[in-house]
Amino acid sequence: SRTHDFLQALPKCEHHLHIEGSLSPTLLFRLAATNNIALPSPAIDPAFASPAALSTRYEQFSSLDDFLHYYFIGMSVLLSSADFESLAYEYFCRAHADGVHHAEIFFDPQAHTSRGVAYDTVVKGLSAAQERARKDFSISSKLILCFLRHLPAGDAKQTFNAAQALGHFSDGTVAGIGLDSSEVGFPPELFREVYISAKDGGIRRTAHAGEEGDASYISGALDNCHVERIDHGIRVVEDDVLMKRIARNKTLVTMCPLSNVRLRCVQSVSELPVRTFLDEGVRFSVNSDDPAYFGGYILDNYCAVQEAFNLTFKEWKYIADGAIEGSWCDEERKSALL
Ligand code: ES4
Ligand code: ZN
Repeated sequence: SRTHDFLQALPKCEHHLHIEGSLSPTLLFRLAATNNIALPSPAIDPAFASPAALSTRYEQFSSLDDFLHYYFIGMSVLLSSADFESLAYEYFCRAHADGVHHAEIFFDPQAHTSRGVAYDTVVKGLSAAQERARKDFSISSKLILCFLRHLPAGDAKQTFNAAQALGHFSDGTVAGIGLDSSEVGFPPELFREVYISAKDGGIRRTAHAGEEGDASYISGALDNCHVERIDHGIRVVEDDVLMKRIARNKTLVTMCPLSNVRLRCVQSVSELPVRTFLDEGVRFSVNSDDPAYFGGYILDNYCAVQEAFNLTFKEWKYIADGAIEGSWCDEERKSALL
């Protein structure tokens, strides 16, 4: 349709994409076989009977934690730099087809180092894919190192120090830090120290907040961790003063519509605060989060928002411009994207 074509052609930026969440059930089973990784026995969890069975299970997540259980098992098949490179390059191919010009990609180093895969192995593979995406598709991209919030803050600090020791923040290999995994019970203030170190080092900062957690997780991330962006952030509508502050400061909120439906944060896309954000001047982008788990890549998410809200071309242009303005690329690249 005309609108689908318009949304496809609209130059898009993706800011909320976990690269480990782009691992499809097919690739998961193939890598498990090649790398000799034992998946859970289908006798214990029938979801692991086949890629098709796993896909079906992904349609029935009951919560963020139910999803994370599968997410961490899934990524256990990734071992070599080549595995990470092919995973990320496959994402870039799909992103290019969907009209993405700039991507800022989360990765979870602790989920790999904890099972014996070196931080540098992960980053080498991802960086190689970024370089190929730049050459083949003119896609610019950044890496955002995420800390797992269900693990102690000391582990996050160690991970931060390892990346810094390699010079990855100063040489641009990693653009910034994020915070993900189970939200409720793991408030952002636990990670205040590592975020202050990042701020002092001129390193960009974001955090998942207000996905399952209430609005206090969002104010906690702003006040204690000095984040420049809020990932998900849909529960900001529960605190009008906070919402007006986020609008005034042009803090980018990275919304993930299909993720929010699949993880039962909302019952349908129409419940998301898209209209409220447009009316209140909250800048936000539309993203896929974990596309292989949530039934859609970025264009599917744009189309789902269009189905639910029937936005005008002008409103879409406003959203896309906000996404460019909230990106962590230099001003020269921003001008080229606008
Ligand atoms: C995630 Cl949807 C979501 N929320 C929190 N942490 C995550 N890691 C990967 N996807
Ligand atoms: Zn996420």
